[in-house]
Amino acid sequence: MSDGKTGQIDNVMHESRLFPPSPEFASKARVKSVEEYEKIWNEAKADIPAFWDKFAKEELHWFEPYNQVLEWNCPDAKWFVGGKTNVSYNCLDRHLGTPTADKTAILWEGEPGDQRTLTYKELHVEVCKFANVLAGLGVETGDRVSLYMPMVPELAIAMLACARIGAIHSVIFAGFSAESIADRNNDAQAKVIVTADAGWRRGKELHLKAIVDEALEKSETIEKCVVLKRVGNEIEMKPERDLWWHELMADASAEREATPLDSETPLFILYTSGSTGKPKGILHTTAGYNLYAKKSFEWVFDHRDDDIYWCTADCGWITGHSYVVYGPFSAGATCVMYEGAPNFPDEGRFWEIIEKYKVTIMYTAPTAIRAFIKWGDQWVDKHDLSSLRLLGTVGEGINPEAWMWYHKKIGGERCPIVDTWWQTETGGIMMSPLPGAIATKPGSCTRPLFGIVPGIYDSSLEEVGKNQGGMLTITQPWPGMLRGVWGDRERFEATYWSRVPGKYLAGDNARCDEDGYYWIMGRIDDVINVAGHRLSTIEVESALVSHPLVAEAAVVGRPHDIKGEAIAAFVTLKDTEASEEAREILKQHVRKEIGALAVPDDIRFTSILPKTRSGKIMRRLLRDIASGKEEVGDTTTLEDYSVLAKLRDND
Ligand code: 6R9
Repeated sequence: MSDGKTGQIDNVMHESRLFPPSPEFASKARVKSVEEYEKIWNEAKADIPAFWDKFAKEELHWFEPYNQVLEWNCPDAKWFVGGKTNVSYNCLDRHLGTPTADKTAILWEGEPGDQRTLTYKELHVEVCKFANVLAGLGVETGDRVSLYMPMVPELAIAMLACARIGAIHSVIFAGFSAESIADRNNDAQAKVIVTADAGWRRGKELHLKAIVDEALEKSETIEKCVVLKRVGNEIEMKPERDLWWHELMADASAEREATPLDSETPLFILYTSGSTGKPKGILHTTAGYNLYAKKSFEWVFDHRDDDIYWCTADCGWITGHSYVVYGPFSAGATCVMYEGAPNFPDEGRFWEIIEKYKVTIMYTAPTAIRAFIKWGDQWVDKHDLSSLRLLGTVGEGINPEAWMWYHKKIGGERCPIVDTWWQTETGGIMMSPLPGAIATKPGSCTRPLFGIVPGIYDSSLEEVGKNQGGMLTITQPWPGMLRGVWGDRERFEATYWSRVPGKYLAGDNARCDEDGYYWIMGRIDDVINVAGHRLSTIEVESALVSHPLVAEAAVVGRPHDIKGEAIAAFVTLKDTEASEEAREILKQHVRKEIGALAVPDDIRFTSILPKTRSGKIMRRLLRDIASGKEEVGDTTTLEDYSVLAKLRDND
């Protein structure tokens, strides 16, 4: 165990502490030393297809073998060309007839405290049944199914059932509004939506079915709505269209062979924010995604058969897809799944869950860690966390202070921390310490996984030197990479493949230090990261200006102690006076347009927005005002801004 080298830190630019894995951890790990990591990484880089070929052959089931590992016509990748497999088969059927069949797959706990466990065998039965239900509703390979559900086992069951018949799921996080659901249903042209009567969130009922009812008024392509009874609240069931999950399942056969699907069959679409107002449907396909989710899960979490693994993410995000469902189930892991809030009934809930289920691996977000710090150590101290052996974070960079707290307070200074950098688009973790091999530095996602070759470029497309910031790219294809933006070829090419031609542009700035460690330095675009959720400032602006009171709006991120970034909106009103009431109306409006997660923390009214000569909003200036670096009043005038703007030449 190491208590780290000494060194003061204020921010990640000056972080110099190094935490090597303990010899005990390393000796049992899959990858045991940095030398071993480097050897494998170099081998993989030398021949990327050959590297993935051996894992694909051994670790996925092939109904028909592939005849080519990779066909790469940038930006189009085809992995395992000509092969036929099925992700649901790899997650379930592959374990039947092995000791994993009777192993617990899901240890679920509802927010009110109800519990359920499902073994792999039992999960297989449920998935087969729901696959038959979907097929019975006319869902065929290639059809889109929207899932708008709480974190209950049925969400994972529905995802795997879609995969079993080759239907493409589109999970919509259960915090999004009716408008957002309708947009996604329409963009994907979804045929069926699966929801629940309600879900539990901080002791309150979240009325999902009512929200879906509203969304379906504007979703022309949806034919059927399957409703899970979770809470038991009163809901309306529209005859013909709405069907109860339990009634359909009662009649469904438990026999359903997994459909052999071409390797590149679409598996899911997941909508995420980019730099324009319209979220994009990121497309992932079958074999490559499956293999990448499995291998990255095993390497990063150093998964062992006796682990109890808990990823706290919701399946509405990519982390829930790759590291609640597809990665862990392919690997035969036992996964804790929790429905509700971390502070219900009190702030000790997560630690109670860890103690109760003897969780060995915990994977959560920096924003949650910062909230735990704020709530106080007393909630942690009540519980025995000695079962933990590995900790992970995802969603945004972790500030060294939060890293140290996680390391000391939760990890008891014995658990390595894997800070995992990746994106919806990458399908799986791209950079992270391998916990038995790579010494960690607080705030750095350290080094790339096997087969991942990053490159950092400046605006003139030169590769930058050590410790120089620039645009982060991935220079070689990898199996988990996105295959497109649903219905928008142009956006796929323009967003990811044009700025640095031939390389995948991540949208983050980064630097690589003298030890080959990567440090993520924030986005290059107008995407902000609020409590680990990706939002486009323009998306929030569009929502604001769609309200009749608003003439113009500009949205920026400002630092926030817990959420990382908070949303600050500058609004010019048409002819209404600025007031508390107007502020409330606009907040409600954004809630309705996008969802609670996009509601601005601050709304400032201004008579005019500061703009450059060419008419661009001076966002950098607004960011400084929002963060308190520049002081202006609540109702700001053109004169105030022009004085500030004159002091700047860099906006
Ligand atoms: C998995 C996920 C992706 C964006 C990404 C980056 C930020 C995620 C990070 C991180 C620093 C980490 N991000 N993990 N930044 N360190 N360990 O979060 O996907 O929702 O698509 O967000 O999140 O800015 O580009 P997604």
